Amino acid sequence: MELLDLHSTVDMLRASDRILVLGHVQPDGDCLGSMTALALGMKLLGKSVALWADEPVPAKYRFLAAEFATPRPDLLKEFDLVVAVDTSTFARIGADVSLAAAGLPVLAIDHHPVVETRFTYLYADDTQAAVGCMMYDILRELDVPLSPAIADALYAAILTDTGCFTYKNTARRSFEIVLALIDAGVDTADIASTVYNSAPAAQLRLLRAALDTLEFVRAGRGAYMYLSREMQEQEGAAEADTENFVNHVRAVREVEVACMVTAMPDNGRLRISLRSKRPEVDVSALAAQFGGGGHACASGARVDEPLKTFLPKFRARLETFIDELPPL
Ligand SMILES: [Mn+2]
Repeated sequence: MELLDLHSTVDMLRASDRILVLGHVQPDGDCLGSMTALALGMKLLGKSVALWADEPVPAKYRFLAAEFATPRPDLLKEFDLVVAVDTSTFARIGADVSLAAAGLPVLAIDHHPVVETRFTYLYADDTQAAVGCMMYDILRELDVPLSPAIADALYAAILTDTGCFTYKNTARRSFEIVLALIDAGVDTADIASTVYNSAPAAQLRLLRAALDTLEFVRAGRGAYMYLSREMQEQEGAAEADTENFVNHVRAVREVEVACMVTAMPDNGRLRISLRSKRPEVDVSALAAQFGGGGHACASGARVDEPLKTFLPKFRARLETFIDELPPL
């Protein structure tokens, strides 16, 4: 794997004519917004671009001005570069295609701590609040004009990955970029409302069901809740976005480690979402115990195990993790 910087990344994009853009499983606002901005930018440069996502785009992100197609491995030979956005973990690439077998170079653009070396090229910067910020720099460097659609996509990326500018990753630079995006025509209230005020009613019923399972451990320093497949079926909440439920747990004053275990409606695999309030409580270390990873304050893992047998094990690991935390 070759490590790239901004300039070598830009050179590579400039030299490629047929680009396939991929994201990660359970794509979030940063992933989809960054994919969209890159694709629109490359199109403005006259390149042919495809966006593949192997799961439906959540309703709240459907305002993004890009078309996400279902992966077609038989079409891989039509591309000369694959760009994977918002993950440095090969297994999290959001399209189930045999990229390595196709012999295509894969360039990852990411702001997570690097955990593996299976990509052909990696442009990583874990000081960046969002890949959206990196994409902004890339597009500027390529002299791509900030069209309103590109600006909207970048704003959605930065808004969501900074938790509406409340997370520790929010920096002076985040606001500088946002100012440029507003100058390019972003309606911040409109995008915030689309992303945060457009949930289906079933999502709130599902949150109620999840909150019913809330358990505190170690004097409330840790807390977790879960969602089973049955609960999701009962509420008819197929369209519900449960990604941010864990933030309700983190919002409790005493809680230092907030957790949510969700059985995926389609295959029953467990998604573990972990959050903390300060980088000293590095939940990526807890995620690593389950084969996952991420940022110090926001991490996750996937586990192939029944919810019933997993929960007691998870609780024990969480308790030990809290017992071993450095004092405040
Ligand atoms: Mn991100």
